[in-house]
Amino acid sequence: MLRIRLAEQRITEVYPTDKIQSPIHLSVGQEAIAAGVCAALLKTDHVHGTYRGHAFYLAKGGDMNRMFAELYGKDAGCARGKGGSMHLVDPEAGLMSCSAIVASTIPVATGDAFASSRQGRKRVVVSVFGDGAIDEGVFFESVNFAVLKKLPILYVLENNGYAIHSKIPERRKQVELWRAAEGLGLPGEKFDGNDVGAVYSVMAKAVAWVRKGGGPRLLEFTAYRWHEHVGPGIDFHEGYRRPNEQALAQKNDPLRLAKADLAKRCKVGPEHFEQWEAEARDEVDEAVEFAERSPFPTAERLHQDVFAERS
Ligand SMILES: Cc1ncc(C[n+]2csc(CCOP(=O)(O)OP(=O)(O)O)c2C)c(N)n1
Ligand SMILES: [Mg+2]
Repeated sequence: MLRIRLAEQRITEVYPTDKIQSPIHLSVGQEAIAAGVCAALLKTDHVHGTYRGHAFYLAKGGDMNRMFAELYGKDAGCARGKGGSMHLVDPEAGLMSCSAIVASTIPVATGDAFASSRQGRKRVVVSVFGDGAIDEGVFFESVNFAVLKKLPILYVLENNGYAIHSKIPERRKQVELWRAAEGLGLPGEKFDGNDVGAVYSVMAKAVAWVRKGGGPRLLEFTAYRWHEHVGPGIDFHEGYRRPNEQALAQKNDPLRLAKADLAKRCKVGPEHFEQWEAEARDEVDEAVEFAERSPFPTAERLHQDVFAERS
């Protein structure tokens, strides 16, 4: 969580220099979901994410240097500089896809789970998406297929209350999102996504269930987006948020809560937090340096890795 927070803080600092040309969607305030979900997975399990992808990329084990290089559009980036912030990927770490198109990785993840089950693997696939993605028809088509085939997939819904500026009750009558696909046979539950320990426990149980062939489930985690929908700024002055939301966000800060919990229950002292923070800062510093000194792709790269021919 600390690595995600500090990496994204650095992104907000670099962004005004225009060295990062791609749009950025930050997960500050939502770190506990990525960290708790991925801590319950094996490296060989797969995650398919969204354009708000830094947190899941890092939590699943993606390389910090290659993430910053990707943001800078450099050849050493995780997508060779072709994807930018919205298309992070690291198959070795099991972060299989991210996309700028809302809900578009849901069918890809479902297909991945279908492939895994056909190949007899014990892999669990996690499809991550926002509350706005269940407004898309493809969510229902994918879920129907997954339920029918009892696929090894978990649908993880990051509910931050907004699709850009629109609140959930402005978009749908039925606001219990965990129940959205109940009629198709998809069991769902809702949890506090600010509590990393709770996210991890819930996930660990769900992963065990899916791995033993129990079939798909929907886990809704609530969280709060601190930054504007896209970009490095803070937009509480825009007026689409409720007046008490900033104070609530600070109160529910997942990092603050985790720190308090670790100090109380595990007697983790301030020197440990300082050390972890220093280590994470060093990692981010090195990644920025790496991105800055890495070369841009050459023109020949343009058409490489665009299509995969099946042999
Ligand atoms: C198919 C499609 N429709 C619309 C958009 C424009 N768009 C980008 S992000 C977004 C909101 C999505 O909200 P949500 O799924 O809740 O994710 P969040 O940004 O809150 O993480 C929309 C409508 C898009 N990228 N793709
Ligand atoms: Mg949202």
